[in-house]
Amino acid sequence: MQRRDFLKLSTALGAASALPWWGRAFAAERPALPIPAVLEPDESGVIQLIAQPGQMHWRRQPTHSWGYNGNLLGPTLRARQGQAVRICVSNRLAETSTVHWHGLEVPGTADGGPQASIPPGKQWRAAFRIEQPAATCWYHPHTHGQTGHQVAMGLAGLFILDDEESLRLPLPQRWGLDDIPLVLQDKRLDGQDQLDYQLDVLSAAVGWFGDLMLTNGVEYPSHAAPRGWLRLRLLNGCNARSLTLAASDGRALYVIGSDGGLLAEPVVLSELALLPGERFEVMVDARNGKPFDLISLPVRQMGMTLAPFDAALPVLRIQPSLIEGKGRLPDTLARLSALPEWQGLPSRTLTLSMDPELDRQGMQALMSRYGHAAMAGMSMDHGSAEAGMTMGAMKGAQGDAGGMAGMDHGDMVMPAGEMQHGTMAGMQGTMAGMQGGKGSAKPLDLHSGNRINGQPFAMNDPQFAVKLGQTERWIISGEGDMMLHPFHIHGTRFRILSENGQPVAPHRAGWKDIVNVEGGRSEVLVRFDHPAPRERAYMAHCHLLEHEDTGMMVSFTVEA
Ligand SMILES: [Cu+2]
Repeated sequence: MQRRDFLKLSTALGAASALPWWGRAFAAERPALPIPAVLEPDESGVIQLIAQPGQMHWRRQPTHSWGYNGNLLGPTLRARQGQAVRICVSNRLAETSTVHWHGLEVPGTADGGPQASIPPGKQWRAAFRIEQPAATCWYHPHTHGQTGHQVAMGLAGLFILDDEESLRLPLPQRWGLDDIPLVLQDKRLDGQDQLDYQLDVLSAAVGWFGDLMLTNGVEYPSHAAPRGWLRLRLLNGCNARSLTLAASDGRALYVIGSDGGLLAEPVVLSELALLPGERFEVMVDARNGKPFDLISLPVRQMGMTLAPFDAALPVLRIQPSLIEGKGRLPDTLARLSALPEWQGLPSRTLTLSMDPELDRQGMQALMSRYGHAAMAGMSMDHGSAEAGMTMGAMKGAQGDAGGMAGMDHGDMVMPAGEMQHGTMAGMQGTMAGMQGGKGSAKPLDLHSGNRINGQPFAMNDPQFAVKLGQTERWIISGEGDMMLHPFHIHGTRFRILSENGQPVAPHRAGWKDIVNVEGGRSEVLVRFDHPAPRERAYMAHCHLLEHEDTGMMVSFTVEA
């Protein structure tokens, strides 16, 4: 062995032993991180997207999945500021779908909301010009009542925007090498290894969640990266799960961009929370050549606390190679305009709420299926003050336990890791019978169980009209319930004034299209520069997809 090779090898071994336990166990056998290809327009200048069925191999048996132009997820679309984009979406699925360009400032007619349905076998053409600056956006279905299912099946992709200034920055720009797209999603499979999706009282209340964590469609992949600065383009593509990411060795995360574009300057964090639908661009320093993991920290969100998310969970191994890195972290990134004087601006209040009966039944179902471990500190035990204070409906659940009365809570608690899907299926059957029985105080219409300003979503009934080009202050209130509501507004990028009554964190103070609403009032400054007519109104909704699908969405027009 040459001395040089020996040095390389011993360095590699030294680094390997510094890995956490999972790294030592799996370092050699992790699959490579799949990189979604950038899809170029065809010879006529049109980007061709095809929603189609596919197949994945996550467990023993093949899993039926959906993807754009492939088995799962979709290619990356990429366009520059000033560019005219034409996209043709073909639907080869057996059900109607739509495609929404999440984060793009395009007219309502091109936005791909729930009205822009594409029946099976049909096509939809969208044409628009990119006017906004560089950002990491995405695309996904927006079929009302079906969005959660269609995203769970695999339909989602990145839509990256560039501008002259962003391309001039010394940031890493080698796609899939040091400019790394990361779509993070959790999924749940049934006993036949098929996607186990239901829109039921449980998912309508807390969202659909799973126990299989995927990064670009693969469980804990590994990426051979240059030894240098790395740019991670993170998308939380989960239906309902909020993620908090960190580096396994505690190295810094330098946030350089949020949903709607680059920040003014990097913000250094040790951990970064991403709500469903949110994107952040993060730089990490891999110049020391040591491998590390991107990990998901244990979560506290209702329903999301079950294994494997109850502990640090690796989502990506970064294995620096001997290739020298290019690019670096600049001190300044983009010009971020100062907030306008907003005291006198028109304001609107959107109040998010859940039918107390849905809340009650959802909590019962969560407790019954998964036990205390899923309750995120909430408890249905008698005498729990916490439950009464935080979940209005929990009081009701305790007061008239009805169908729960005969159940021994002690028996329902089981380590999540030991749960078998077969057992769960049986329990679900039992619960379904109970929910239809004496437990219900009044009939619950699941599909209108979530509301904005007291109304469930009505497709053909825009709730208000915004004046084109007028900056408004929107107050989005989740007061009265403790659920997480990542609130998204179409057709715009906004600036957050406050989140849940707190000053906005520096890395969330740039351009955003999702704001956190969790038990408090959040305020954003919003402006629409494109029209949205009545028949193609914009949407504003909770991006916890099962809340959206069961009514927590409002439509509005933008008019000159
Ligand atoms: Cu919500």
